[in-house]
Amino acid sequence: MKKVYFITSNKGKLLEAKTRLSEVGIEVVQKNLGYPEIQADTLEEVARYGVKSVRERFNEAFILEDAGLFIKSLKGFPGVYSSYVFFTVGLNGILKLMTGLGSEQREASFKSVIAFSEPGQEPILFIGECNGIISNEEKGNHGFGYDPIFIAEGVTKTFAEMETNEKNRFSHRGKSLDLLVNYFKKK
Ligand code: ITT
Repeated sequence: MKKVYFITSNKGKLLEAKTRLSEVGIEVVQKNLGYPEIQADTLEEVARYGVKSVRERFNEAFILEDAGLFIKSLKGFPGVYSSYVFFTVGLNGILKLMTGLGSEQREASFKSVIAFSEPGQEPILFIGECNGIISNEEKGNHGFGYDPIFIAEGVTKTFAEMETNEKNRFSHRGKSLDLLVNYFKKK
């Protein structure tokens, strides 16, 4: 594998995938084709449906990803609605919902489901998760989305305070990308 398309509109995701895959000599090319994100209970269902839709229109090897933030004390909210919640109530809305909660009630996890598809083969999913906590305030200006309020287990700074390759060492997407890289290496 020399080149893989990434069907995404999200520049932050793209940079993280480019950074990781360039380490093994694979070029990631953005293709902003768009696909329906169905209302479903899981990221896996959203990713599988997206793959089906893209395959009907695009005949090359590609990845797409559905990701989300799951906050334990909010019963997994925003989860599959992460993108919508980010653009509506935003980071401030999440912090407000969690006012007064102590650190054990601020547990959260990020999850990434990457789907890889190539013509003539069944699509494959690669899943990465990262546990952490929601911080008390926004910090940092790297990354995207909820990065300024998420602190991964084992570190003290937010994802937004990390450079891309450092975030990749801890993040959900870093893990799903590692699995994808291992798959490509074995191929
Ligand atoms: P696509 O075009 O790839 O679908 P998107 O931004 O709509 O881009 P998702 O549907 O997967 O992506 O939405 C996931 C949302 O969850 C995303 O918009 C962020 O708000 C949040 N998110 C996912 N991964 C994140 C990360 O690594 N850091 C911060 N926020 C993240």
